[in-house]
Amino acid sequence: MQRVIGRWFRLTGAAMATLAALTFFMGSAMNAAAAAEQMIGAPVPWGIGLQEAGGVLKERIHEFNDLVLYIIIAITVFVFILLALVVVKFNARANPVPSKTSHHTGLEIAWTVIPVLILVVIAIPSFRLVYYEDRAREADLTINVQGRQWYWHYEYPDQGGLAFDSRAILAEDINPAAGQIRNLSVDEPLVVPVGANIRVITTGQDVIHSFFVPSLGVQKYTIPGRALETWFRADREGIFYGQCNQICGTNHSMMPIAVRAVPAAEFQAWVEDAKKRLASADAPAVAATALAVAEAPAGTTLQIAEARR
Ligand SMILES: [Cu+2]
Repeated sequence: MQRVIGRWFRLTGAAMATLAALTFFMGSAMNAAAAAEQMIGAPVPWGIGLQEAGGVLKERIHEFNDLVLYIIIAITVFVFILLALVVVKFNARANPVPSKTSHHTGLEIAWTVIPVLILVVIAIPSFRLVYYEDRAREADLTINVQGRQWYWHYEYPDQGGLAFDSRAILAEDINPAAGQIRNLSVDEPLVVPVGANIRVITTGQDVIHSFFVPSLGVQKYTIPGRALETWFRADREGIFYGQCNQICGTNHSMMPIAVRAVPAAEFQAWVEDAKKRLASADAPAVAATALAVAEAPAGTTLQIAEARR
């Protein structure tokens, strides 16, 4: 039932979004239809509710969101009924001589115990979800994600240390005909095989950033001098957009994230191509920085990063 209601809400949101898109954005709606089999994980005009799920983490988030939504609706209806009763049955005209009762032991126990039980019902799946998102149990692939002012640096240690930077495409260079989206498209997306469990290790080079891709249900701070772990899995082919969502300075809005999920064979081909194309002059510098950080006393990460520039 709760799933049905949650789905109904999402479908209503999707229907409204589609209607709005058809009405106001005929051109872009037609582009989206052309690439219908590829999922686009991005915000939609007039969208309400959570973004569509591109992977298992987001599906779990939807389920939890639906549960909480169902509870919220029940509580809201209950409180509304109580208020309506008070207004109708106990107003000065209908009830001129009010009761002086001020304590009711049974009622007081009930309004303490029932909310506690509701919180337990929310807490159990909530903690389960937090631990599920925490780390990949069986990772197929590890990717190092580093937040930098103001772009992303990605490394594939399992693919021979392939490393490259990913930068926003400026608004004036955006090509909507090629499916590019202002403030979300990047020059080099993070490419992953569809269906693979991706272990993500995050670090920050300068300040705290945050790796956030809503449609894949992944979000993790990138903190200088600290390595954090999370994971995600794209269960559908497509491109999933996100943004740094930790205010990190002047160009915070200019560090979008694009994750492209492709079949395994296509991923291998991309790795081979990227190794040649992106043979990065930056990679040795990163290794040198890592060495310097390892040898430096704690708390000096920022100065080392500064010195490198
Ligand atoms: Cu940032």
